[in-house]
This record gives sequence, structure tokens and C-alpha cells, in this order.
Amino acid sequence: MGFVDYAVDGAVGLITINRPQALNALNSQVLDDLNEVIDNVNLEEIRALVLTGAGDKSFVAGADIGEMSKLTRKEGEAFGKKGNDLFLKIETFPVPVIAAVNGFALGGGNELAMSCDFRICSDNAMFGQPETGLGITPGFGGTQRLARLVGPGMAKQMIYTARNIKADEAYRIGLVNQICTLEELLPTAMKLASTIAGNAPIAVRNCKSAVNEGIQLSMSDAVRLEEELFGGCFESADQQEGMANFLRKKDDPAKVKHVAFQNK
Ligand code: CO8
Repeated sequence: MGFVDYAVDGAVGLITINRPQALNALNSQVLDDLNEVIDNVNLEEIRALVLTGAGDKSFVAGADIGEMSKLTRKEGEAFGKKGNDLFLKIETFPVPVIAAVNGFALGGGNELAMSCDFRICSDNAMFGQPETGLGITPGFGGTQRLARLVGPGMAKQMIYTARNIKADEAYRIGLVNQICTLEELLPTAMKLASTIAGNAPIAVRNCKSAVNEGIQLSMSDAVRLEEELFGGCFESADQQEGMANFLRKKDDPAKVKHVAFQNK
């Protein structure tokens, strides 16, 4: 549909921002289309998502500067809220979302990638928050998520200088987990997603909540939260089968089998 495509491969959903003529820049329509695609993901069908950009040059080159150039103060705030609401929805989406960054991830593009669970990128990728050079602050969560991901000092340096960094530097500072060639990027991301999709879905979902929510709490509250989520896995069919399989293996290695987790 529109500027965002959706396809399913096995238990993995692939979302592609498809506006290559503008390097996949996020205008209001792209944000609306992405929101609609996310709302329509069938969680009975998939257990992980990959998010990428169309073409071989850009993941997302930021929010649409042409559209933003005409905004009033009130409209600017509303545009920021539109992006933030959507990116929070992605960050808290029940299944893991991997960003496959295939080129520029600038401004809102880096912010979109940072709302995913983790990022892998192609060797031509470029990351940055160029907003201060445009007379604005990052407005889709960049000041917050970048500081949490790479630490406040590095985040402030990137944001204040508006300097873009290449894939190897993004890897060095922990913004991305892995660098591949452009050809290998999508297969690698899909393979990672399908590995995740093969693990127990309730456990994976609880791990996502534990990390995302726990990181905002004191250690004592965070470990209490972990206890609840850990306990929440017990008595599930997947926990019982996963552990029974291990015990069968100990008993007789010939009984090793692949556990097809049922999400219940
Ligand atoms: N917005 C709109 N159009 C864009 C954008 C963008 N962010 N980026 C690229 N395009 C368009 C270009 O205008 C061009 O269109 P056309 O062919 O019609 O002229 C087309 O994409 C191709 O771009 P270039 O010709 O510039 O390609 P280059 O390879 O020469 O350069 C760059 C690529 C370096 C990525 C360059 O396009 C660039 O610098 N783009 C802007 C990057 C940027 O500054 N991004 C941050 C935007 S600000 C932001 O994201 C804020 C987010 C929070 C919003 C909060 C709201 C309140």
C-alpha cells in the first residue's frame, strides 16, 4: 500500500518504506502508511519483523524537510507527536523488530531505526542527527533514544555537531550490532529474525518487556519486574515442552528434536 510495503516470509514480516525518489524521507503520508501497516500486522502469523528502506542508497533520509519547512510552532509539535506515537508503538510492539539499515539513516531515519529492538546495517550506511544544522532539535525521540543507546556524551556530540557517522563508527559506538554488504543485509536480517521466531514467543516477548521497561526503573524494581515476567513463562506449553525436550536429550541423545513452539 502507498509508501509502505508489507510481505511475510515464514514467521517473519518484512516492512519496507518505499519512497526511494525522496530517499524514503518521512512525510505525513509515509508515517500514516507505516502506522496502518503496523496496526494490520497479524500476530498469529508472524513472530518477528524486519524494517528496511527501498533501494540501495537510503534507509530513511529523515523527516520530510519540504513538508516541515512550512510548519507553524503548533504544527511542528503535532508532527513531532505523530512520529513519537508511531515510534513508541514500534518500540513496544509485541514481537521484536530488527532495523536493516540499507544506507542513510539520518534524523527521523536514525530515530526510526533506534525505535527498533536492534540495528544491523550495510557497509554504505550513514547515521546522524543533522537537525541542529536545520534549526531544529531531533523530534522523533532522538535526544532520548540516542543517549540511552550510546551514552549521553556521544549522543550530545553527534547531535550538537550534526555530523554524520559511517557504518564502522556506528558499530564502534554500539549504535549497530553488525555490518554486512548491501547484498547480504536483508538475508542476514531475515535469518536473524527467523532464528528469533524459532524461539518460544512468550519468553521472547517477556524478554523484550523486561529490557525495555526494566531499563527505565531502579535495579531493585527492575529485577522485581524480571521476576514477574520470568514467572509468567511457567505453566505455558512452550516452557513445559522446551524443558522436557532438554531432559529427554539428557536421557537419550537420540531423542533430540526440534521444538516447534506454539505460542501458548
Ligand atoms: N526530506 C525531503 N526530501 C529529501 C530528504 C528529506 N529529509 N532527503 C533527501 N530528499 C530528497 C532530495 O530533495 C532529492 O529530491 P529531488 O530529486 O526531488 O531533488 C532526493 O531526495 C535525492 O536526494 P539528494 O539529491 O540530496 O541525494 P544526495 O545523494 O545528493 O544526498 C543526502 C543524500 C546527503 C541524504 C541528502 O539528501 C540530505 O542531506 N538529505 C537530508 C538529510 C537530513 O537532513 N535529514 C534530517 C531531516 S530533519 C529530521 O529528520 C527531523 C526528525 C524529527 C522531526 C520532528 C518534527 C517536529
